[in-house]
Amino acid sequence: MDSQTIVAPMTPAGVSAVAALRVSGVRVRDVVAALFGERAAKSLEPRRASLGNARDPQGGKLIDSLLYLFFEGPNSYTGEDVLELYPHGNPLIVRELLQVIRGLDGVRLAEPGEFTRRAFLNGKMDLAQAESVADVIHSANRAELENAHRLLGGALSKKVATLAEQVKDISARLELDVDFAEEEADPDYATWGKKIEAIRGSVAALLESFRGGSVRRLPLAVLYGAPNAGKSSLVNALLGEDRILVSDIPGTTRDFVEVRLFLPGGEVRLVDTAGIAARATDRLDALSMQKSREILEEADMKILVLDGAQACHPEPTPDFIVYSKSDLRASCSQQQTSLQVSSKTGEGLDDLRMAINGHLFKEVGNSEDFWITSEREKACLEDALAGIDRALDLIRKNPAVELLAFEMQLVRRALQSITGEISSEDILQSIFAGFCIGK
Ligand SMILES: Nc1nc2c(ncn2[C@@H]2O[C@H](COP(=O)(O)OP(=O)(O)OP(=O)(O)O)[C@@H](O)[C@H]2O)c(=O)[nH]1
Ligand SMILES: [Mg+2]
Repeated sequence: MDSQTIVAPMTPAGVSAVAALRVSGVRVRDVVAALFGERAAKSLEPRRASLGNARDPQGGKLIDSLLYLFFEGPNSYTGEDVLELYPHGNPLIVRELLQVIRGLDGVRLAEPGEFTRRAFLNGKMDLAQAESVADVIHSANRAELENAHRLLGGALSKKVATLAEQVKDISARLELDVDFAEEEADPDYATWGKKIEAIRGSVAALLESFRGGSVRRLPLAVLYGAPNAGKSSLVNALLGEDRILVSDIPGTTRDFVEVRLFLPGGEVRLVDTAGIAARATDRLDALSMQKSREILEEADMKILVLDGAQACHPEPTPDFIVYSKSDLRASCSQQQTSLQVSSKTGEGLDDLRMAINGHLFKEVGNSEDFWITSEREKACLEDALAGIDRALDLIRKNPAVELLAFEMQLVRRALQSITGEISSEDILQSIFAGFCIGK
């Protein structure tokens, strides 16, 4: 175990009301003494916030007046003594605090994910839970966040532990048969085959649930249509601000413009494109239209904006149609995949928001459901599945019990490595290197 005490900011660099730093390790009390004085260190009470003047131990200059909080190991995030500091959110203050703290004996800057790594090494959480901490931080929508919380709560860990236990039972029985091979009649391969098949089903279902790359990627909705259809006006209306230039001159928007929209299901990228006309008027026009078509290829939702007066329906096929400028005409019938909207009066805007939300965000499943997001966990499950298939193959061929027992042991190890009961320095390195500093 690393005996060094570590320190890092928990909040991003930049100006904010409050910033936060975290210190973990055996020197936490010394850090308090250095910043706030011996008396403060002596009267330190776990889980009790104190207000103090943090001073540079060399020269006594005031760094900031701030709140700090102490957690006594093992009752802390990392399992070690932990100090959290909440100075004013000025990068200058954060830098000075960091400089003083890391300058103390036995203290160094934390590596990315090192607090969570220590939490894992000290048994505060298993590896599957530790990985889900990154998901909780980076979830891009409500569904991903709920899934991440289920993983952090141990949903996968519990499932995997149950499966590993079942494999262990089979292994134990097999080994018993190995020992008593001479006395026993033929082992009951058919029963084992059924049990192993059932485990195979569960492992395959977990593998099937894998959704990689969804974390962090915001879904993309693209507005397109003929010039002057009212696309840019619609983006402004959805945002509630005059963000994009609008005019009655066709071809006002040249480049596509991306904005962020917050919907109940999460954040989305909304893109306004240059109008697509039947024919380009010049080279610049052709280039603009080309750009519109390119971004449309990436879209998760293609929203065609049609001004009733215009007949032109540009390619590609839309997922949804918006009839714009509804204030200018009598309402007509609407279908499930279309809406009448006015950027001027606001008619239909809320319905459009909900339509985008419904298209881009899946309903959150019931509380038992979860999916796995880690490539590493997926690889472990693939190893387990391969072992199970070899075992089933052996059973079909009426095998030596020893071989079967050996395969089941491999399966168990593959399952155990998901929660980190079996892990290596390399594995930990690759997991935590992807974390934020301070987490
Ligand atoms: N009455 C009314 N006019 C609208 C509405 N939406 C847009 N307009 C007008 O339609 C014209 C074109 O609007 P834009 O939003 O620039 O249209 P666009 O589709 O972005 O056009 P391009 O960028 O040229 O492709 C402007 O004069 C807007 O004021 C609306 O809901 N009602
Ligand atoms: Mg425009």
